[in-house]
Amino acid sequence: FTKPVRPTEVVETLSRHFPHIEEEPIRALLIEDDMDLVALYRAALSAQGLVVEHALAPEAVIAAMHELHPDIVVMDLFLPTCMGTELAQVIRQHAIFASIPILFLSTESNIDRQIEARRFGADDFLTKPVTPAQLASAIISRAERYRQLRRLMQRDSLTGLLNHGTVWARIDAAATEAARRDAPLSLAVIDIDRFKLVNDTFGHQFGDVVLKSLAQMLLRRLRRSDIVGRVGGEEFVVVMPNTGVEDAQRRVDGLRQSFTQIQHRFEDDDITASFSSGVAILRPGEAPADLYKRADEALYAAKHAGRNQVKL
Ligand code: GH3
Ligand code: MG
Ligand code: MG
Ligand code: MG
Ligand code: MG
Repeated sequence: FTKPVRPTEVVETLSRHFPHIEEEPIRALLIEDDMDLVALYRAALSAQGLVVEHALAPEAVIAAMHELHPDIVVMDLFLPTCMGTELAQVIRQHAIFASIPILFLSTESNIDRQIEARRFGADDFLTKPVTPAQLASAIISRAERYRQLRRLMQRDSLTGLLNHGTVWARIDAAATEAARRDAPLSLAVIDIDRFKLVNDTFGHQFGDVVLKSLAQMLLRRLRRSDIVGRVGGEEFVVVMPNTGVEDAQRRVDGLRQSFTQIQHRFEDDDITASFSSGVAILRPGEAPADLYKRADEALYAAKHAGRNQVKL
């Protein structure tokens, strides 16, 4: 690090190097129309080290969900344009937010509404007035439990990268978001070269070491907004929002070079490995599966052309 270092920079870097430990601050999205309460809660929660964003209009809420990736949503039951429960249903229609905890704030007089709202997937209620301390402890316990579950469900246990199902849900969400914002979205498929030979020569355990060091390198080198997962045995996918296809190819080629420079220790020898990659950019109206297919075809061309290269 070059000082001065922002605390968030340290946390982000640590969590990249140690993806099994999630030390990032809890992120909460607050949906509330009483701006005095918003200011009160925001100040109190920030003081506890939480990251708090506020949104109110349904479109702004969905955009904030994609940008913040909150660990919990705290929502007023009565909003100016709709019921909080209606908005909760909209949020849950997105696969990646399907199980996020939603904590409702409502007044004592809404008890009947609370009962009704539970049927619509509301997780929890706090009855107003809610003190900032009550709110903070309710948020922290629920968000931490959600994070633990999410990690178990979403990560591949060998590498700590996102697993197949999660990557696909994220790609779908990223593609929708890219189309909405008319922003470029590039996808790379990465496949280790002659990995069967690596396993056959040095053993499966050594193969696992190679997989883990590739995963660590990807986590270290990619951006926070990138999506990186292990989609098959020795196949990885990297999705780069706001990245044009040439830019994406350059970045993946940088990763490729770094990977070839890693010395994997086997007994008294240092072994190197390489990967090939295919990159493609999302076309207007294209389904993510077709984007993936085109990147996979480019990967095939990279293999065919001699491996250890990145093709468009
Ligand atoms: P190519 O350059 O064409 O990709 O050749 P390859 O040998 O990498 O391709 P192939 O698909 O034939 O072999 C992939 C190998 O990856 C086969 C399998 O033994 C190995 N593999 C898959 N998952 C794992 C894993 O979790 N750990 C280890 N060590 N090996 C794995
Ligand atoms: Mg209200
Ligand atoms: Mg293969
Ligand atoms: Mg391979
Ligand atoms: Mg393969």
